[in-house]
Amino acid sequence: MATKKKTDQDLQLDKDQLKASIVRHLRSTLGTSEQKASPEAWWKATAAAVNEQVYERLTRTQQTHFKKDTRAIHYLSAEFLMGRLTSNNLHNLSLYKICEEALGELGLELTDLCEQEPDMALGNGGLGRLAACFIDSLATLNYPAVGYGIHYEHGLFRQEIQDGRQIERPDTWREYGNPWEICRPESVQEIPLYGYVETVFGDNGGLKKVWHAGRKIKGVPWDIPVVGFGGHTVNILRLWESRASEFFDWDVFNAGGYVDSQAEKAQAETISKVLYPNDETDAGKELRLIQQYFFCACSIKDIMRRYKRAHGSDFSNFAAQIAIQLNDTHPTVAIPELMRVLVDEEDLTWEAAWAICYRVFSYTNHTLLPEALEKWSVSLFEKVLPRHLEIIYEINAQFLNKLVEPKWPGDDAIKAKLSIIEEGAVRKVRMGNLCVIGSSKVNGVAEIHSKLVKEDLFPEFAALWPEKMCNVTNGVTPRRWLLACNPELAELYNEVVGKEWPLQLDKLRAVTQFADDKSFQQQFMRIKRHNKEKLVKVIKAETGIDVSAEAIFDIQIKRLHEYKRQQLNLIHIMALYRRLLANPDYDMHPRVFIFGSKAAPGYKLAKDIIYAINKLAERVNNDARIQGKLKVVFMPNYRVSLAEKLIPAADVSEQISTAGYEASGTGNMKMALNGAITIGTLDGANIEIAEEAGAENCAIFGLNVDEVKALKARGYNPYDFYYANSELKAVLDWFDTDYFTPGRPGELSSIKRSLLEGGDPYLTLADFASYSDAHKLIDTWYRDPALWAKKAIINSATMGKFNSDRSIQDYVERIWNLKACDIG
Ligand code: F55
Repeated sequence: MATKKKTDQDLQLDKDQLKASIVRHLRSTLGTSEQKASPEAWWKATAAAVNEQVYERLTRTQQTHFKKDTRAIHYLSAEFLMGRLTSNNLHNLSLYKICEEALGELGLELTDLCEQEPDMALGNGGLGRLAACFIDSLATLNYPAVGYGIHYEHGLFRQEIQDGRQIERPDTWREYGNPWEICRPESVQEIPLYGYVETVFGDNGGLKKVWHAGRKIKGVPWDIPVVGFGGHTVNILRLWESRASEFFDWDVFNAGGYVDSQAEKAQAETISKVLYPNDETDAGKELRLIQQYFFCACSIKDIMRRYKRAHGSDFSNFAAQIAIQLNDTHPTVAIPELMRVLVDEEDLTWEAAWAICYRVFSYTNHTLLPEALEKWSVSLFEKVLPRHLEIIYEINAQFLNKLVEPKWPGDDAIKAKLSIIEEGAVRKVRMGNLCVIGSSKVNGVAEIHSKLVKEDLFPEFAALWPEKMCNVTNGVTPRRWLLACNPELAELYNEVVGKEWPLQLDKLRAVTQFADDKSFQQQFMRIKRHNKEKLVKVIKAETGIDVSAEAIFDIQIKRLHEYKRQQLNLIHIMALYRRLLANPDYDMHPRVFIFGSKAAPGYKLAKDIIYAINKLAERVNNDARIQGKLKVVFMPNYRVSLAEKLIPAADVSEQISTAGYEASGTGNMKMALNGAITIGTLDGANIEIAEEAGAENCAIFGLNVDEVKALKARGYNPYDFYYANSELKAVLDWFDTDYFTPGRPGELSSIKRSLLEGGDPYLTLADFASYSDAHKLIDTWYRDPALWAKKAIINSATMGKFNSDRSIQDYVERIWNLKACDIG
């Protein structure tokens, strides 16, 4: 007998049912009792109770998608920076309040239990967090979607600060198990590596390529259910873990090679062992290429298996059913892999396979930094993926002969530039070019960035395919980045504009009508104040530093990179400190500068900047002469769960990259949404934020993109600014003294050197004066509470555009052509 499908209504739990379920799981799943359970056990029991709901809805979603045979998006990303899932899943299932009450009756605080959860830090920064926001929005909007990535055993390193310096420690997010993941042994894949290619006669008499792998690796899928807001759709994030393939082990083992087989096993497991901690540059390491191929090949096999279950070997519907998004170039090898499967394994002709392939793929670019554009040496490619290199050569030959030559006859310079292969002392495969050639759409992540992708990065490709290049401005999920992290502001908005805003963030615009309203301003600022007071406690607990919630909380949280210019913030704080030392009555509202940032372990200057911030903090925070007007805090181990505490407490949002370098930024959106005022350059999404909020509600400073280009073209000389500005000169000269590192002069000199002898590639000195002026403006605004409240309210209320649901809707309309699927 067919069981009747359960509706959302049937599934909804009440408080007593949830409470009973938690207690039942505490006993029967966790094997403990109310009397002796640890907070961790209570957290896991709560997750298990929530999972009863999640799994029902997951099964229902999968059955519906299968029955309706829907077109789906497959989001391939080497990184998913998910953070914690408990509060998010409770909110999205409308169970948060109920759970709070249920646990309350058991004598527990839900917020305390949530603190038990380790962050799922399977990403470096913006790119990985964007992927996490996007899969939330896809599920929320009921789009059939699968996220594919790597099940890293160790995510981004845990940062400790010892004597001011960053120390990297392994992240152990699943040491004691993770209740949100499900292993799926039934969907294990096996993927080849190394070896050689043989040409043989195929069944039809034609030539055929056979790749004889040197090794095989097993890919074990772990599924993380992705619960959409409202709980209708539950999609999956499928992360691949590498294991030694049995096929391989046993041969060696039986030949008496127990030790060798263990070494092979360890090697195979190395592939998904650890996330590379570089957020902009790629080390060009063999293991990294293998990681990329490993997860792409497993994902393509998985996509194939599901397609063939519905359509057999008829590939005429493949491009209509399957869309694959490449999150930056990291999954590019999926393109030649799909070609290999279609041509070598499914026996399609090259032309038929290519016609499918480029229609399936689209590529998102996240950076213009030349050093960040991935290139792999041809010899490495040949060793690890010999068949793929052949396929890449063929794609390249066809592209150059059929498209480039007719458009630019005889122009070898253009051919050299557009070729997938870079000729030189070391021949290289350019993954960016392969992506553009193998995709139907290429998008940047903010208006200005997409314009630069088209005009500066890929101008010839844009001339060849003007329709291919497009923009999708980034967004963030308002469920995590307002509803869950700022419950008091969320409640205020519920009262004022109703409860639809988490789905339709544009609704917040109605709040602008209260921007001048004294009583609303007071409520708004009281919430900000309360969030700041909560952060004061966190700062004290994490760093021992006392700060006052009276002060302006000025926050810069992002990966450490010269182009993001934490050094600009640093030298400005030093300038303020000098002003205060010179004149203790220097007129400024007390300010707390808060940093959160990890440096790539091999990025020496970035680590020196962290050290300098910490040394400055020690000096400033303990200097009685400045009467507490200035405090500097470096929060160790910046991560998603810490961002959720910092962002609601921010008064000022530092978005100060050199114009033209930050593709978009997403922290800028989160902070403005929570009522912070941006001090920022006209870079990335800052431009669109200022458009939405009104330029008068942001402190915009510095050179714009054209001015940066013009200054660089003229020949930028940082010494011009050093000698022209005595304050700037004094601050830079301070780095050579032992003022911040008593007895150890010169410890901070590398920063000064990079800004002078190093040529200051990111124009820090050129923007210093303008940045300092913008800070003075911020100070004046803050001292007028009504003016500040008005600006803060307008910022928060006008961020509707930056809902990741809107980004996803743009992808759907401009790139993916998907239909929402009603789950019933
Ligand atoms: C990670 C690994 C490598 Cl090898 C290269 C880059 C990265 C990475 O994390 N990049 C990244 O985070 N880029 C950022 O993407 C965001 C989302 O689009 C943008 O907002 C941000 O501007 C950009 O820097």
